[in-house]
Amino acid sequence: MKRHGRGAPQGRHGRPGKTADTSQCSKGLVVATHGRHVVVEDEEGERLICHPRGKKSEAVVGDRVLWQHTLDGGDEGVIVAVEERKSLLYRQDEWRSKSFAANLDQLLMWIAVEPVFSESQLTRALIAAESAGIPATIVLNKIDLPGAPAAKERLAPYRAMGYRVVELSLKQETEAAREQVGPLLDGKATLVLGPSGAGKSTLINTLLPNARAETQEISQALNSGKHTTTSSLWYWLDESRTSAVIDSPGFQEFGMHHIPPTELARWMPDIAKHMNDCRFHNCTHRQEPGCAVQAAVERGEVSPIRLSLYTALYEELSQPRW
Ligand SMILES: Nc1nc2c(ncn2[C@@H]2O[C@H](COP(=O)(O)OP(=O)(O)OP(=O)(O)O)[C@@H](O)[C@H]2O)c(=O)[nH]1
Ligand SMILES: [Mg+2]
Ligand SMILES: [Zn+2]
Repeated sequence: MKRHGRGAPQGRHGRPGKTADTSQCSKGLVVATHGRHVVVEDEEGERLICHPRGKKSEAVVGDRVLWQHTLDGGDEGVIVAVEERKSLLYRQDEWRSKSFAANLDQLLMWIAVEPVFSESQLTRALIAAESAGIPATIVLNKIDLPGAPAAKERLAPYRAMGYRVVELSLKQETEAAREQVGPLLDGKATLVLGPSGAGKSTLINTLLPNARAETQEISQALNSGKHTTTSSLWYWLDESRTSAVIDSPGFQEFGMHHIPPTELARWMPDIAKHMNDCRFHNCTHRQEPGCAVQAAVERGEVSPIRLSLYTALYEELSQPRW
């Protein structure tokens, strides 16, 4: 089919532009992003800076791409195409309007006794993972600190709704922590996600002592603001490159606007469990009579905090967007 006006771009002097010739391309994996450019690892494991060729070739960490060397013979490359993604995670924080990771096998929701974790953030991240089809495990770090019993208690509902919850201390029980986390990571690409200061980069250094990921002690010494890690970075755990962990910057907020409010309950396992028993099939579980979710809260089977988080998110996602 012939399309008008959207074919190969014409050069400024009327020369026909090049169409993507992928026969000259190499395969690669995006292991980091820095603003507009990305770092691509080639099939030999070498890393080089690449630039997107156009909007369609904008890539995120975890993307499989086709790239080629820039024509000037330098040591940088151009991304020609991004392969189809098997999953995509959408993230939003106060620094960047959005950032993504692609093709993840699982998420470690990395939270800590201190800074005291926000249940709202945790819930939002779990919803984002559920709706993207990415399994999530919750890890509570710093159980050496006095707030540990209260933090564990706050996670009880998440355990009850089916999430695996791992409790550890990277600092005090380093070897035990390594043994708890290591097997979870085998053969997978795992994104470590959680608030700033929870110990995500400390995990990287615990697993890979040569990684030297920057942690808070160092950034405090340099006085460089609240977030220590400022962009996501992919680390291989084994020489055969089958298991990977991705360190990420501390999140503030999850953008969820791709989720319609009426779908929210589906992605919250404790609420989803009861929603088919509501009197009305289109019950929103807020004030309808005969709501099985409300009844489950009254019986103590669903945490009232979870229902209020649900209600607040429902309102937020129902706001008209410009
Ligand atoms: N008490 C205690 N402190 C820990 C533990 N694990 C990590 N920390 C400390 O927590 C602080 C924050 O650790 P980081 O690894 O920099 O945290 P992060 O999650 O990477 O933070 P961002 O990069 O800002 O997102 C550091 O001072 C660590 O030494 C732990 O198990 N117990
Ligand atoms: Mg960090
Ligand atoms: Zn209901």
